[in-house]
Amino acid sequence: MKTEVTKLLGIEYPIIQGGMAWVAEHHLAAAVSEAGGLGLIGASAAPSEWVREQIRAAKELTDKPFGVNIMLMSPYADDVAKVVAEEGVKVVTTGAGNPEKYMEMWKNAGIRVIPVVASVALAKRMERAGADAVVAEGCESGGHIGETTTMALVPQVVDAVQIPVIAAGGIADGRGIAAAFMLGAKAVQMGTRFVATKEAVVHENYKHMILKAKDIDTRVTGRSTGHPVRALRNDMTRHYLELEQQGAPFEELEKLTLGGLRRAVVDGDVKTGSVMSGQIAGLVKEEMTCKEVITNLMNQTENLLKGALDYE
Ligand code: TUI
Repeated sequence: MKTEVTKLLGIEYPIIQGGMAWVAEHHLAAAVSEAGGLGLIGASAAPSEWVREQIRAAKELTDKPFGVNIMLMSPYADDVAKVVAEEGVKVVTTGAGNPEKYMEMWKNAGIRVIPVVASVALAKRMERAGADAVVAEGCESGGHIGETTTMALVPQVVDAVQIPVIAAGGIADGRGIAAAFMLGAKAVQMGTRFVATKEAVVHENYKHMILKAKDIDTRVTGRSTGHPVRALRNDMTRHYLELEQQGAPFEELEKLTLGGLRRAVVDGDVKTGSVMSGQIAGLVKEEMTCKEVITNLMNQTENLLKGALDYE
């Protein structure tokens, strides 16, 4: 299935895997790229040497293009920004900030730059700064989110910029992908769907919690601190939201999430850890390989777009 984005990135299918902190390491990224999508290594808050090793390890597993997601709140963002240029990474996506200051270096290195945005204003600014495309990420997503839903955000971003728009947030099957195309997107980015895959090196407890989640099971913590984060509800979110309602100070709240994602992903502590997930977890019922996920998604999408308006 060819779109402006598959051509831009040299991939087979218009599916990008989210650059999820702790989850998106080289095994997952390589598996998604091997299956014809674009896999991403999530640099999260890791030191740049870890990112360099991950890039080299992914290259051992696939000859196809893959990318790196740079979380701009990371203390190591400046170093990681240089490493991706040095290592000849094909695609960079960014999150949780404005990547303008790195843009010239990346463009000079021949990198395709795709900032993740949660507003029309940042999308326009990124286009002016030379971005090749943007991911418009709605607040159905897991992790750090903006204010606006995918349904409302994507068409507004599509109208505001000339570069291709990739939709993210609340998409996990062919219906979501077909809907994103109807909103004007040229590809989708999916995170939660790829957490529950065989190749994702994620503790079984985390995968199990996503597979068992229902529609109403996510919560957003940190709205008062200016860092809203969506995760599956557990003891941590309950305690956090109680404290937040009592007006607890920023430092006390941060203590609750600090290291919480690592504890959930690596140690399987899904009670006091941060089980970041999108609202679409309720639709994800089965662990599959990345190849099975992508094949199913593309079959469903093609059938829907052919006018067979029945799902499957
Ligand atoms: O970045 C994400 N999702 C993330 S990052 C992350 S790591 C983390 N861990 C613990 C606490 C907090 C973060 C987990 N999930 N998605 C992309 C995204 N970017 N969503 C929203 C934004 C965003 C928000 C405001 C981008 C830019 C922005 O303003 C920038 C500006 O300067 O205007």
